[in-house]
Amino acid sequence: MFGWNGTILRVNLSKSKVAAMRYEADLAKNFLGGRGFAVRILWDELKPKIDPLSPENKLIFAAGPLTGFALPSSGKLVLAAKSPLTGGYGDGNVGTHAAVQMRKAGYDAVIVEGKADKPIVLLVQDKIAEFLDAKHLWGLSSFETEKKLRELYGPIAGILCIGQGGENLVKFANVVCQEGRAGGRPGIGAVMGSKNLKAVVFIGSGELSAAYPKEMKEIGAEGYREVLTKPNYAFWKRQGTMMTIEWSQENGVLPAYNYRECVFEKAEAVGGFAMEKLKVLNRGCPQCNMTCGNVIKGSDRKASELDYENVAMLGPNIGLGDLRQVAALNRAADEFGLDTISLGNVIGFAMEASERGLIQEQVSWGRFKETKALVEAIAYRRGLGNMLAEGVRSAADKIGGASNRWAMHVKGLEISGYNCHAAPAMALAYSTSSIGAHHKDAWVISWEVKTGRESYSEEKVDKVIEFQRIRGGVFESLGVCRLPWIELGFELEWYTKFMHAATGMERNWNDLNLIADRVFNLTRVFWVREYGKNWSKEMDVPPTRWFEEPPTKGALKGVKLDRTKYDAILQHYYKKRGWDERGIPTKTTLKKLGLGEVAKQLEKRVEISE
Ligand code: PTT
Ligand code: SF4
Repeated sequence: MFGWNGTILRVNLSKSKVAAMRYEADLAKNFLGGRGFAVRILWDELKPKIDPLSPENKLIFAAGPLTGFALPSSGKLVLAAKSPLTGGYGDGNVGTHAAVQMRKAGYDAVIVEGKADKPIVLLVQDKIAEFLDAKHLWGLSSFETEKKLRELYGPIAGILCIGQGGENLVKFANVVCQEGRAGGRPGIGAVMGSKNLKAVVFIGSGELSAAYPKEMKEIGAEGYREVLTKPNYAFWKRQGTMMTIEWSQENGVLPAYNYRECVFEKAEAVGGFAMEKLKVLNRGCPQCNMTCGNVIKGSDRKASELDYENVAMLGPNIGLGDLRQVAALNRAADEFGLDTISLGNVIGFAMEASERGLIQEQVSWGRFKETKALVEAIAYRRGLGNMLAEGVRSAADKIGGASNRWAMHVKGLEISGYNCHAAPAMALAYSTSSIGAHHKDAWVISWEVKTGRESYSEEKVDKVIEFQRIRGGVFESLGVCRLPWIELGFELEWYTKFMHAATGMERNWNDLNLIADRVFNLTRVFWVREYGKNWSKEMDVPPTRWFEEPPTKGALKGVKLDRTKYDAILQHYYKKRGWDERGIPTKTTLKKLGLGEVAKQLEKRVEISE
């Protein structure tokens, strides 16, 4: 095989054993890598209904066939497991040296199973793996941990670690690297913590082997040059994803005050231009010439890397309009290893609950000091923090008072930074995403704003599916960043050329979309297998707030989603996907995708249609 190494490393922490396994070429052909590998492995190897924080869960690091080659933005890694936050399939994507080093060490994926009997660091250096004592690192922040490991292993080592959030099993703890890149929203950091795995270090000295090395070199270099010619390049370098704050405000999709409002009175103060004035550094993922990480100094004087989601959720959504203070909260989230989206979401929920008198604690909109203390309380699971550490779905169940109507999640994953009172396609995208409410699979909002927000047309359903294929299926499985395509218009044809040079395979976008559908359907049946008889179409419905409580300000004042029309597009969506009216893939659909065996297994847990 070219492009792929053909080897997966299996690490058993309970037995302190490792084994390098060659895998069948069919896995690569049918699932590509990244998310495709992760969901296939989790489906095959996890017993249904296991406790996600038990040794029975498995943690997967998976790269794709393009990861690590010298081509644009190819330093991405999928981190996956059964999610402790949602109980379903969970993954995240992070740009990291670990992606490149893991591939150069000879592995396309690593499966971590069992649980170490004390805190450890897993060191994988080419063919050798070691379990190192991490007693001195347990209790340290992600930044301190990485610093200590970097002193030992140098600047190029690929290091992934957890902070105190992951150690304390906060259900939305994520995995951090390179002082400001983080991934694994649905609690992948907590899964790492449950295994006593403080960090993983990858060091690889091998070369990736391409089917056509000369073509790879030429086309990779050409790709990098092409990125530089794109008209949006200069502005992208200036603002990166932060430009979206102004856009969201202008178009009434910014989450403000726990998604009650679609505009924020201090949006300008936390927007892309405000950020530019404070910027001290541009950082980015390995292999990338678009470096979009914007670093400013927070009110705590510490460096903090800002992205749209971080700022939208820790700023407007909690009523905070001071960018340096937002940056300080973001930095704290990175140090503790807490997902900023879920964090801003649970804090906004607590502020609203406090305002409504549903909790005793006083937490008020826009109060920096109180909020900073609450972030710490969440990381260490103290008081109110302990309840919020379980995620917003669980917190709403606990406090009652109809708060589940404004607990902003789908399937237990907190909604990311787009308010959908007037965006039915984006609401559908959130509701049918493979991990819960994340924009990763189908960010249709920008298209929807341009093409008309009121309609609930079939065209919108088609767009959601098209994006779920390209973004959630192909990019997540190839192991590259999707932003060159989305933000600069770097054409999709480049990726079929890269695939050819790397693997020798001729694949057009129809072929890739078929793989994407296979991957997407497998993530769906993973969820259905876990929820069994509790699964229903209500799992694919966004929060009641969007249907019943319109914003009170701005151009979208009074606008809300229509439940009857939403149900109709959801049924169109199911039909186009080849799923039944409950949102479960039919046997015919699964067979068409080469998942006949999967259908048979699923049938043991839930009735499925022909
Ligand atoms: C992603 C989610 C996002 S999506 C953001 S900002 W974004 C938040 N970033 C966090 C952070 O930072 N610190 C923290 N403690 N928690 C955070 N949670 C949030 O996590 C990220 C970029 C971005 S910035 C985006 S959109 C794109 N995402 C990609 C993706 O998913 N796949 C892919 N093939 N390419 C992508 N390119 C872009 O990567 P999750 P990163 Mg992230 C500080 O993790 O779980 O996927 O959730 O990885 O290296 O930081 O790059 O406006
Ligand atoms: Fe990373 Fe940004 Fe480059 Fe994507 S564009 S690889 S997120 S630095």
